[in-house]
This record gives sequence, structure tokens and C-alpha cells, in this order.
Amino acid sequence: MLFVLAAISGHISAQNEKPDSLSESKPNIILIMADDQGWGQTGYYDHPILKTPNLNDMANNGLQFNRFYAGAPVCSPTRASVLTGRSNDRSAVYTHGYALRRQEKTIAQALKNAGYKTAHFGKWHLNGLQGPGVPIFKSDKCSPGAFGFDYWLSTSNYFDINPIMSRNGNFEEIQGESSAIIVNEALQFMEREKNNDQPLFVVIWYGSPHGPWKAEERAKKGFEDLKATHQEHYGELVAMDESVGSLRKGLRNMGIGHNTLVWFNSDNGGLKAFGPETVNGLKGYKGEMYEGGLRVPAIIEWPAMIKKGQITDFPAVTMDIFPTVADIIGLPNSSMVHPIDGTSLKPLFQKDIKSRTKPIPFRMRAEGAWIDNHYKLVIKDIDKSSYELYHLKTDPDESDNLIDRETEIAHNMIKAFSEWHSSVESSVKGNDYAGGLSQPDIGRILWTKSPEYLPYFKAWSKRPEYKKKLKKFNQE
Ligand SMILES: [Ca+2]
Repeated sequence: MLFVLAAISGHISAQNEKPDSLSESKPNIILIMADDQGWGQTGYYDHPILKTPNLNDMANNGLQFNRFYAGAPVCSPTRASVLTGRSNDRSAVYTHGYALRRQEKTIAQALKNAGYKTAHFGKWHLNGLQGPGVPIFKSDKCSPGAFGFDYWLSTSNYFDINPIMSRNGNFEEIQGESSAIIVNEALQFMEREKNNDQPLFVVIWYGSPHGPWKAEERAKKGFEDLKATHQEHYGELVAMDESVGSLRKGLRNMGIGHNTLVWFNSDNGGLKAFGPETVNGLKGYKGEMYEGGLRVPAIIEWPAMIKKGQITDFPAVTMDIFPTVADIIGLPNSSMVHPIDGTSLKPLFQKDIKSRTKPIPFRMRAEGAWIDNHYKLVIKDIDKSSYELYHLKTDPDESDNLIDRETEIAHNMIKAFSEWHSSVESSVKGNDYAGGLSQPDIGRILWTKSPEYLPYFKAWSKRPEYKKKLKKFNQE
């Protein structure tokens, strides 16, 4: 740890910013995540109609990943993997909507223990509530606060224009576009906190470009020839990109941009409704174990430590976020529940590395995948042992199944996946926690079936985002 800190402070001194306390040698860390943005939906991958000037600029100024994977092909499971460094089933987040197990240890808790002030803004989706995003109760056992966030302005799920959000448990309607709201709030938080002793850990999880699609008129400029839902969807992406620009500009204006690590990625692959350009022609979409369902845009920007203009083909995954941050800060091994499925990407900050030692595992809804550098095993049905094998370099669109031709590689990968699968089964039973599983899993429920929310139904029944769900409570 001392070595890491010395290395970081040495580098900063070279940039004429002199750290004079321990906290200043710890970078601020900001994780930002899109909701359903596909791998093809950026300007820097030459999307045919979408321009993302701010993401392009961020990519130019940092480290761009060409092979970055969401931890799972849908929402909550990937979010769990970000917070724990573990594949989703280990923490009982079996698919979207499931609550994160309370015995898990999160990156927010670890950084809080290391002296960081922590905050979450936006979509949460780890408290077991399904249905359009609602504000989260203070008493919620799986709120952001329960998992290590000091400050939070959050909704249970996706949210759009003028949402009702929860500020540390207090419900508040906030006017504005959803991406702009959470970035502005995050900047205000950082402005308030930046002169305190504590470094900052800020998580910004967008509700865009997830449906229902509702963009501001001005953001739909240039998309007039598209059908209505497409105009709204791309408009949400435009607004999200603008908010990335506001965030980066805000950090520079506050004078903290240099030693702040900003990590951007999406939470799963693109949506089929918006065509093959959404996933840049890859096979499959959100929900599938093929590349289109898993591969997402990702960038790390950290001017103090990452040279601008780096692009890597190193395969990386959201499960790497926690181990990477732990490596940078020097967090103790005990800050995570083991086994961890990710690996530290810190060595990539200094030099490009071609080959990954630790394969990337996926398991969700009895499907799986196992990525070992260029080879990928796809398991369509774990119970039936149905396997496909692809070589992603020579066959990026996963059209040539090698399972019967590359038999030795197939055999080794199936064996490795099966051993990993057994270890996940053990995690599901609670064997990773000292003393075993001590609390029942919360599972998931539609909030319209949750008695706690009942008192709000009448008042919310006219709101556009809840109207359909609460029709019977609308008495007009
Ligand atoms: Ca999503």
C-alpha cells in the first residue's frame, strides 16, 4: 500500500499538484453507468446517426476499452457485479429486480472504511423492487445507504423526465431531464464536499437510454426522419452524453479533474428494437450471452495516472472495477467477500497487456459464458450441458461454432467453467460468509404489490410513469 501511495504521489508531484496529506494522495473515484446503451452506440465507434462528442472526448483523453463486458446481460446482475467484484449469482441477484444479499461487501463500504465520503445518484435496482423506478424508503434494508453510501439520491429502477427520487430516504419530485438531474446533483455534492479531508466516491447510474423513451425536444434535433420511439431513444443518449460533458467540465472547474478517476460503462448490451447498429453488428442483444448482449462501451479517464489516447483490446469486465480500485487505494483483502471473479486492471494504466490470465465468467438464468482471451464458450443451457465455442478474433460475430473441431480447447474450457459453476453453487448456499447464510434472501417483488407503497398509489396514479400500473387508483 505504501508503495502504491508513493507511486501515485510521485506522479502527482510531477504534475505540479502537491499532495500534502494522505487523503489527497487518494484519487476521487466516480463510476458512471448507462442503462441499456449498446456497444455500437457511441460516436467513437462511428454510429451512423448518433454523435457522442463528450464520450468521444473522454475516450481520447483516457483509456478506451474495445472489449469491455457487462458482468451479465441484464441490469441488476451487472450492478451487483460492480459493487462486489463477483459474478451476480453469488450474491443472489439471479436476474433483473433481485435484491443484493445483505451479507455481501460492497466497494462503497470498503471505500467508506478507507476514509472516502460516498454517494449514489440515480438508478439503484438492487433492493428487490420491480416496475418503473420509485423512490426508496429510508427503512429499506437494501437501500444505497444500507450498502455503504453516505449520501444518495436514488430511485428503485429506471426514471425519466421530472422523476420522484429519494434523497437519503426523503421523497422529492425533481424537475428536469433525468441524466442532467443526477449529474448536477453529483456536482453539487462534490462542490460541498471537495474541501473536506475526505476523498470522494461517487456512483452515477443513469436511467437512460432505457425505456420508456422520453427525450427533451431539443435533444431530438437531427433525428426528425426516424420513427417516434427512435427519436426519443437517441434523444436520451444525446442528453446522457451532454451530462458526461457537464460532469467532466464540472470536475475541471472545481480543480479536482486531474486526480479524479472517472470510469464509464454500460450495464448490458443494446436493444434489438434499435437494430444491428446498436450493437455494432455483434450477435445478440440485451439478455443474451452472445457479444451483443454483454459487450459494452467503457472508458477510464484519470489524467494524473493514465496517459491520454490509449486504446486496449484487453478483455475486461465490470467485476474488475472493485479489484482495480482496491489495488489503486491499497484496500485490505478482507474488504471483499471471496471468491472474487474480477482482476485488477491497474497494470493496464502503464502499459498495454495483450493477454488476460483470469478468464471472465458469466452465469445468469441457467445460461453461461466463459471468455478466455479470444476463445469464448457459450452455454445455452447449463442443466443440459449444451455448449458452443467461438474464436472472437477470427469470428467476431460468433457464427462458426468450433465445439466439435477444437475439441481439446473445448474440453478444457468446459472443465474450467464447470469447476467455476460449482463454486458459484457454493456461494449461492452462503458458504462464502463466515458462519454461512444468516439472513433470508429478499428476492424480488413488484412495488405495486408492496404494502409500504400503497399510501402513495392514489397520488401517483396520474403521473405518466406510473399511470398504467396504477390505473385502478385513478378515480377520474
Ligand atoms: Ca439496463
